[in-house]
Amino acid sequence: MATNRTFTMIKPDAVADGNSGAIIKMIEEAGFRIVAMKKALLTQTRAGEFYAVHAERPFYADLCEYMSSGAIVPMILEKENAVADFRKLIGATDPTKADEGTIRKLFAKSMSANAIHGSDSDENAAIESSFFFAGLEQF
Ligand code: YYY
Ligand code: MG
Repeated sequence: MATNRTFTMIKPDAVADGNSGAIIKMIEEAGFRIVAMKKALLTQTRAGEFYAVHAERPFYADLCEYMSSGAIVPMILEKENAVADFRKLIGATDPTKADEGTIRKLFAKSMSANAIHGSDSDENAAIESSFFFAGLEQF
């Protein structure tokens, strides 16, 4: 069953560059309501747990190092058809392939430093949300 919620995090490159505000503005203007939000720092171990599904991929070590290199801004978002619509708003993983007007087209620096995460299914949105949020801060 669709939950109408998705999970996102603004990644270290975008936070460090001062792009959090511009990205949050795009998210809200696209019709997403922020249910929960905070600033956090992942250790390499916690980054590895978050991306455990990619553990066997060649980019995994670099991904864990990058994702723990600076602050991130995790959020739970709500909107009808949230998971699919948010994937459209962020654009392709590889920013050179991202559509014009997407968050990654505007803010990503490279395939790894690609500005933002978006859950790929309702199931993963729920798992990823509970990775960062206990539930009490969700409005
Ligand atoms: O869901 P999405 O973030 O668009 O891509 P994934 O295939 O789930 O990969 C997660 C993350 O890993 C991606 O955002 C950047 C990084 N990555 C990479 O550095 N090199 C790749 N060839 C594929 C993914
Ligand atoms: Mg993914």
